[in-house]
Amino acid sequence: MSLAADFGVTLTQHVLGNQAHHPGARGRFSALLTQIGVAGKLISAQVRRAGLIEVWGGTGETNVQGEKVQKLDRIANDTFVEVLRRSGCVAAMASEEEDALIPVEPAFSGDYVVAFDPLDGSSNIDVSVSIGTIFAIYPRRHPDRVGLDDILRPGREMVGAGYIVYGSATVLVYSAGRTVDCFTLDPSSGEFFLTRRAIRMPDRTKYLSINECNLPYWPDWVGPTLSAIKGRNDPDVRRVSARHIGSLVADFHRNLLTGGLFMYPVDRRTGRGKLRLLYECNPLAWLAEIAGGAASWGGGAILDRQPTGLHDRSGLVIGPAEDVALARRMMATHGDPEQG
Ligand code: AHM
Ligand code: MG
Repeated sequence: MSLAADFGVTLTQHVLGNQAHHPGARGRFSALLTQIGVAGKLISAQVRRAGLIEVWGGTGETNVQGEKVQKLDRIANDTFVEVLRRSGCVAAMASEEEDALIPVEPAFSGDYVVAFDPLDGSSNIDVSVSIGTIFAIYPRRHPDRVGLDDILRPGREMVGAGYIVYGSATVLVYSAGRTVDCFTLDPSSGEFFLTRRAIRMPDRTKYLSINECNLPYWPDWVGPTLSAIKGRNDPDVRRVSARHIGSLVADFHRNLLTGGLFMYPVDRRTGRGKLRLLYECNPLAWLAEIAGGAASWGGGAILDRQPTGLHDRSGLVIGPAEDVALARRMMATHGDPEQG
C-alpha cells in the first residue's frame, strides 16, 4: 500500500488547512512553507547521492564562523537561498554560511524574513550520519524597506519554524504556532506526507544528549545536573540513557519524539556557547515550547533573548520542562558565565 493511501495529507494541504486559523492570511505563508519543502527535497536528493557523486569533503573555504565549509554545506546553502529567493515570499535571509543579511531583489520580495542553518551537523556529512536543515520565519517589519532589525528580534516574534532531517528517512517538522507536525518524504512520489500530528514532547527525560568530553570546560552547574539526572537509575531499572549524535537537529528530533534533554552549555574558556541563537537555538526552542517542553540559555527562555548579531552564540538547555527548570536551578546555585 502506498504512503498516500496510508496517510493522505500532504505538506501543502496541511499548511493550506492551517491558514483557516489565521483570518486575513493571504496564502503567502503557505506558499513559503511549500517552497521550504521543495528546498528540502532538493537537498535531500543531494545528501542521498553523497559518496556517489563528488559532494563529500571540504570546499577549501572557511565560513564566517571560522569553520571549514563542506561541499554539501555550500550546495544546501545555495539551494535554500535560490528556492526562497525565487519564491516571491521572502524579503531577506540570514544563513549560517553567509556573513551578512542576504537581500532579495524587489521584483521577488515578499512578506517574510527567514534565518536558517542549511546543513546542521557538518561533522557527520562524510560518515553518512543524520544531518538536517533548520529554519526560523519572521514577518517583515516594514512594507517598504528591509534591514537587520527585521531579523535581530527575540524568537517569540517568529511566526513559524521547523527543520528537515536527512536521516533513515527524510522528515520535515514545522509549527506555525499551534501544533508541531511531522511529515515524511515518500521517495517514490516525491511528496511529504503527514505522519505525526500535534507532537507532544514526553515530560520525563529518557535520554541525555550532551558531549560530555567538554565537561572540564563547562561551568560548575553542569556536573551536578548530570549527576542528578543519572541518579534516577538504579540497578534494577534504567530510567535514563545517553544518546548523542552530534547533529543538533537530529538529536532534537529524537528528543522531541522520545523525551530527551540536550545541553550545549557555555564554554568557560571563551564565556560563550557554540550554537547560534538565530538559526539553531530559536527555531528548536519554538518547537520545544509548542510541544510542551522548554529551552533556556540560563538567564531565561531562549525565545526571550535579544540577538545583537546574525551569528550570536548562546548556551542551550532544551528538552522536558522539568529538567530545563532543574538545570536553571543548578545555574542559580553554582553560577554560569553568561549570566555574569
Ligand atoms: P554545524 O552547524 O557547523 O554543524 O555546528 C553545529 C553542531 C551541532 O549540530 C552539534 O550539536 C554541535 O555542533 C556539535 O559540536 P561538538 O562537536 O563541539 O560537540
Ligand atoms: Mg548547525
